[in-house]
Amino acid sequence: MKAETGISLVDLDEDGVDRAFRADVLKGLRQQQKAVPARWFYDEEGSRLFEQITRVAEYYPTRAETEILGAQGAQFADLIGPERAVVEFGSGSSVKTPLLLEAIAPAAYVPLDISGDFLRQSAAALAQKFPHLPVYPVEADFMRRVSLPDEVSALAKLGFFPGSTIGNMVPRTAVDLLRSMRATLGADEGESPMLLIGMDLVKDRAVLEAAYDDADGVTAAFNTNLVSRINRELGGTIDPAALEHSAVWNDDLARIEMHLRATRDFSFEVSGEKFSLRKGETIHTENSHKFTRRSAYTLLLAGGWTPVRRWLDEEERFSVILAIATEQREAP
Ligand code: AVJ
Repeated sequence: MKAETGISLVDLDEDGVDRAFRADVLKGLRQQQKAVPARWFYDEEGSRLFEQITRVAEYYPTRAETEILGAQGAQFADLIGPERAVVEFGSGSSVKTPLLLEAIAPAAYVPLDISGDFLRQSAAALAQKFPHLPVYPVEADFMRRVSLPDEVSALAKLGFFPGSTIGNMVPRTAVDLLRSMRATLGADEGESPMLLIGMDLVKDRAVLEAAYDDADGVTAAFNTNLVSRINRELGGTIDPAALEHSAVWNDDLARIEMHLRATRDFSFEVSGEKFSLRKGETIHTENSHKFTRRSAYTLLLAGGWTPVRRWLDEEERFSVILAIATEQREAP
């Protein structure tokens, strides 16, 4: 495994405050509908709470996707073939990634993540499990085109994007990401890249709302942890007790929305700037889009990927889709 020594992508000011975090929070709180991007959930405590979410009874996506990855290995091997470089968008999960790598016998593994710490941890764990597989972690923001290590330039690529993380993005951002992935994986050079992507399915409202509002309150704690992070890192004075967790299915936009709702009128400061919420007003903290077969395919096609095959878990709650970079052509 090659140790990456590049400087951190996190840009801190003279007080050690993450500039991008502060800018996103202040901009989001100044809006009529207050909102904070979901990517800021994942500090150390947030990552730990998300791990815990994946184990609560109501949160089915992780179990359903893991079931698919475990069951369909032979078909993955068939359709993808060996000797590709697997490029994972995100640090990789200790359970899902090995299932894929075992199934297809790749020539290299390249995890991409903006957090060098998560990246090095998970890359090291993986290198232990697969001692003969070259691992080349890259610290990068994969929302943009990323240059891959020279060591994998001659290999065909398979992008891997599990978890239905694509569902956190509104469609235009999701399309931008799919197009960036195409560029990162070298869609216009050599053998066409493929993409294996997890996309959660539209289903009964009650099942979806329970998955994002579990009885043990783990998801509520995950949502509220954002407030603790703002208070700690940005000198916030938000009273966490004045906000309650809410998870609601938006049927027009086919997404679960998570909000923090004010239980009374109150004012607070963040980085010295004053804000207020009236009772019932919310801070919108996350979208989790759900897909049908057609909506998933339309999104992939809009991003330059042609669906090849789709798999579901036994209970048909979650989909994993294999796609191939669409060839550029002029006529229909
Ligand atoms: C990690 C983005 C896939 O949207 O289901 C879980 C995050 N939020 N419970 C999701 C999440 C609340 C999760 N993703």
